Order: sequence, then structure tokens, then C-alpha cells
Amino acid sequence: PPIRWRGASLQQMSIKLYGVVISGNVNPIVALCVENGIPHELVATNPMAGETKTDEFRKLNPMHCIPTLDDGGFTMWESKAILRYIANKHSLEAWYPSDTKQRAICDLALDFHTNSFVPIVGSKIIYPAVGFGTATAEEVAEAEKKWKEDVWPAFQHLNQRLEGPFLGGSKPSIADLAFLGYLVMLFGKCPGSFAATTPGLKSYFDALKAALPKYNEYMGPAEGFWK
Ligand SMILES: N[C@@H](CCC(=O)N[C@@H](CS)C(=O)NCC(=O)O)C(=O)O
Repeated sequence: PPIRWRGASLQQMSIKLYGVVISGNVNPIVALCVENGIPHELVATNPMAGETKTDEFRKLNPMHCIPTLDDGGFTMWESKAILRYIANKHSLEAWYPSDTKQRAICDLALDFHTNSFVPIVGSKIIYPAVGFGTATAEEVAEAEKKWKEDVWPAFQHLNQRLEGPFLGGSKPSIADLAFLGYLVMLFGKCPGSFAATTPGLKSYFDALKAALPKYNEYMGPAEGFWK
């Protein structure tokens, strides 16, 4: 196929995003697009119904997961790489700063989300609560200890690096959007959990929602589903 992703017209073309809007890995990307008026088409693709395991889908993404992006034939997966790609393509300076150190803070927060937040809050609280896997009482107790001693203090540290109230500083960055996707599920499905009851996390969540003018437009379905 023609290498259309190098053409100038690409800027106007609608990107295709395969996934479901209730997914905490998908909705940060939809959020970035909607908040910035970036044309996009969400192609409903449900992994729970096996829709990512077809031969056709595996050609787009051999890891058979959502979100998967197709931008005029240029395809990729991994939600945080997709967030960076879209921010780079559209020069979304406010969401992914070009200053080397500010960008490093954003990248750090994105990697921290993947490597420290998701293994604790995703794997040990949210996923078991919604039926994706299990966690023993011992594992949950260990996760709570790690949350209190390491992960939550680290989140607060990162949130102050650009003086807050967001990881992106006075305005949300793509790292804040990555957290948003999971916090909707956490506060909706696990309000009594050790993470959701942490003083400060709820106020961060509420401030983040209030800083996203079109929040209800794209997060309404996820908020409703994860109640
Ligand atoms: N690290 C990936 C995780 C993606 C992921 O786990 N997606 C889930 C749904 S939220 C999925 O598609 N699971 C089905 C599968 O892996 O076959 C990302 O951030 O995009």
C-alpha cells in the first residue's frame, strides 16, 4: 500500500482506533482526540468476544489487544505509545511538552503507570473486582503495603515535579489521561479499596475531571458501565 502516513494530507485523515470505549487503556486516547478536536473513528472491537484474535486483526496487532491504531496504514498498539504518537503528530505541546526535562517527567509518569501503578491497583484491585483474574488476601495485603510505602508516595512525588495539581503541572498531560482511564474503574467499582480511600487520590481524580471540558462526552459510557 502507498506510504500515506508520510503524506501531508494525513493530518486531515481520520485515524482508526480499534477498541471499546469502556476500556481504561482505550479511553485515554479517545480523551486526547476529543479534547483536541482530532478526527478519529472508534472501530468497536471487543477482546472478550474474541474479536482481536482473528487472522485479520492479528495482522494489525500480533499481540491481539486493544487499543490498536491504524493511521492511514500505519499501525501500532500499546496505549501509551499511541498517546505519544498522536501528541507528536499534532504537536500537542500542552499534553506532551517538548522541553527535554518536562517530557522526561511525562515519560517517567507513563512508565510508572505501566510498571508500578497497574501491577498494584490494576492487577490486585480493579481486575479481580471486575472478574479479570483473582488476587489472594495475602497478595492484596502485600499490594496495600507497597501502595502505602512506595507507589502512592511516588505518585505524589511525580505530581509535584511540575508543581501540580496534575502530573502535567497546571494542566493535564497524556500521563494524567493514562491514570484517568484506571481511576474511573477504581472509584466506580472499588470505592472501598485501599487505593480509592487514599486521601488525595479522589481530589486528584475530581480535579482532573474538572480540567477536561469534554469529559462527559467521552467518559460518560465508561462512568456508566463501571458503576
Ligand atoms: N499495555 C497495553 C495493554 C492492553 C490490554 O491489555 N488490552 C486489553 C483490554 S483493556 C486486551 O485487549 N486484552 C485482550 C488480549 O490481550 O487478548 C496497553 O497499554 O495498550
